[in-house]
Amino acid sequence: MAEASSANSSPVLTRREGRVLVITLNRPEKRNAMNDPTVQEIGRIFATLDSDVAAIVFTTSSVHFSAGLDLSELTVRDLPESIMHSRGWHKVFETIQFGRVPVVAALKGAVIGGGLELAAACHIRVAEPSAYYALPEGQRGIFVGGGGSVRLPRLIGVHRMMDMMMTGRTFSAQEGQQLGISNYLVGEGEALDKAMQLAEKVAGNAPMTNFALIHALPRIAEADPASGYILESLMASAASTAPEAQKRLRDFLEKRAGKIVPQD
Ligand code: 1HE
Repeated sequence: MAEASSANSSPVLTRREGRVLVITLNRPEKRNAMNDPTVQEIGRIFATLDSDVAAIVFTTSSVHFSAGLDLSELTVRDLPESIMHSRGWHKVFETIQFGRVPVVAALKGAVIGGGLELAAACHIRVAEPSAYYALPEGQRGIFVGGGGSVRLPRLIGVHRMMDMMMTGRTFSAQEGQQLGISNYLVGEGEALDKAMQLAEKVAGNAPMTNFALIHALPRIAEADPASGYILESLMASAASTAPEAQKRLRDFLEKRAGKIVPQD
């Protein structure tokens, strides 16, 4: 499928919509294959977030989310450089997963290899029916290097990741939704709007709640139960005694807060 060249030559574009920072992968002519400048720019953006940014949305200027690692870069690295390259991706994706603000990914088209690793580092994933998931590393004779072997088994299980890499199996958007890759499956052309709505919502959470969800919950889930319970008690107490929580609790008790009802 023909795609126009990126109007702006930067591989990653940013724009603000209120408290939400929108990050657009912008190498449509290479299907958003992620080269060094792309990954470095994502790292720079996360390291220099304005303090009033309260949520982030990843989207694409292509019909694809990302074709993964820019394979042309793999042919020029020796062993030490290759290890450091992978560690560089780890560092940047860590800043996404364990940063200050929630990150929502709006997915469509190819979500492949490193693109799926990037999506897995985000906190919430919204997919359109065109989205499909693949790990062609197996066919290319390589291995995931952007944290995929850590994050993806937690999302879909070792056995499914193994199947994808061994046999080249792909999952459709529908399958990805059933397996838990995406949290939301929306209509064609609707992922960005839905991601923006969700980002707005999470931006309105108490900062301590978002901190607990981003930093404590994944650690508690992987801790031994005894450590998990104590961590949970500490986190719960830090959250509930914070002024923002106290205000929200008073709002409910004094009938100023909405009730919890089923959503559409
Ligand atoms: C690329 C890449 C890339 C496209 N690296 N250049 N990822 C893959 O193995 C996926 C490889 N890509 C594809 O399977 C297809 O490109 C797509 C299904 C994503 C899109 O197909 P299509 O028909 O829309 O585009 P195209 O014609 O295949 O590609 C357009 C251009 O992008 C073309 O370059 P051109 O100079 O001939 O125009 C492609 O070569 C180029 N291109 N994908 C480099 N990935 C941290 S470790 C992570 C390891 C991985 O991610 S491995 C998975 C790699």
